[in-house]
Amino acid sequence: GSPASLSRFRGALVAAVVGDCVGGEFEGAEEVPMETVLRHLNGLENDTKGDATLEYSDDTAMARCVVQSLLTRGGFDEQDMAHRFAKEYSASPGRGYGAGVIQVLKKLASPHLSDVYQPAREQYNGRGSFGNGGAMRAAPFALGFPEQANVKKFARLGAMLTHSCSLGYNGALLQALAVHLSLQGALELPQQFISKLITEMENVEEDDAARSDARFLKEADKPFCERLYRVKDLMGRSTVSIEEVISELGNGIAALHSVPTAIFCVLHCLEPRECFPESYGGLERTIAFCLALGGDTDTIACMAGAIAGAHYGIQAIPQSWIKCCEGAEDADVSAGQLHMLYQQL
Ligand code: 8NA
Ligand code: MG
Ligand code: MG
Repeated sequence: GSPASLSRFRGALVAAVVGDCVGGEFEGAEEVPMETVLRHLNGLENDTKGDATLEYSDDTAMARCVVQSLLTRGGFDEQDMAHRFAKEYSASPGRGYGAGVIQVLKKLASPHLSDVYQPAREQYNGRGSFGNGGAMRAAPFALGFPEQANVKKFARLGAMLTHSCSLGYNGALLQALAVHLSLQGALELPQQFISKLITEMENVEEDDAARSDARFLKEADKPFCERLYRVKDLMGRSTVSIEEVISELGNGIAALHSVPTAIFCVLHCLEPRECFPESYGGLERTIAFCLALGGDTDTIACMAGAIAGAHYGIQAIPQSWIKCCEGAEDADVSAGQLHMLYQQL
């Protein structure tokens, strides 16, 4: 499709929900045999009920708040977004939220709160969360703002409502940037795509807070750049095992151990691979590969889904998968509304 087409917008939001819903099955599992993954996905195709039986988790619950806030306010409004996160959590607390973020969401519900960024800053002795909870809901920022500078700015601020550690909010910025570039068609040239992400993150991680957080956590000087260089190395190899992806990039709940992983999954699955059925297109390969990693599968598949969906468009997502996932139809409607907002800005 053409850059920023409606099909790409729908693909991004719907595949994110599908990744979350179908990925939930393997969340927290150790490395899953591809056979088991393919059986699970096959089961969706043969499911004739098709009545949204796979529930979405915190990833989609919070992304829906981001979408509704951007649409209602016609842009970023931190008070409104924080309020929606808190309300959503209190209405459905059982969606699988991270253990720490729950405290933030409870504090955000207070009507006396003057600074909505304060509860996030109080996490982990004032160091803030580095979890992937900011990144898992970052895709809508790429659909809400045409300008790259705004995508970066607002994805970061949106994440800071719960994640004040730079490794948390920079993961969100990177995820939103990957979706933004993919919407423009940048995955047609995978080498340039990864180089652009590295160049952008080199600047982002130049910052003092990023340097001090990385030092405190005993990470490389520019942790996301370092991981993206690993992605670039792995991309150049003809075969990459699941074990290598896990050991080089990670499959965990930290943004650093999941956002570069999601980006790699998309890049690795651009071409057909032996381990997948021949009938699979790129979107199906991407989701299947994410699930086979085990670990934080719902979130990695959700993030990779958004990037891949923005590349392949809505037609690439099997109807049978969409029908099984709670919230997928809503995401499709929201994508259309965001597309209109994007064109007005
Ligand atoms: P979060 O902010 O609570 O962070 C998640 C976890 O990361 C925390 O519970 C801590 O264990 C750890 N953590 C984060 N920052 C620090 C820090 N500065 N120092 C020490 N430990 C820290 O929640 P979130 O919104 O970032 O959520 C992250 C993931 O957890 C999401 O993928 C979500 O789906 C959820 N989750 C994951 C699993 C799983 O098995 N992978 C299970 C349930 C929930
Ligand atoms: Mg989740
Ligand atoms: Mg998760």
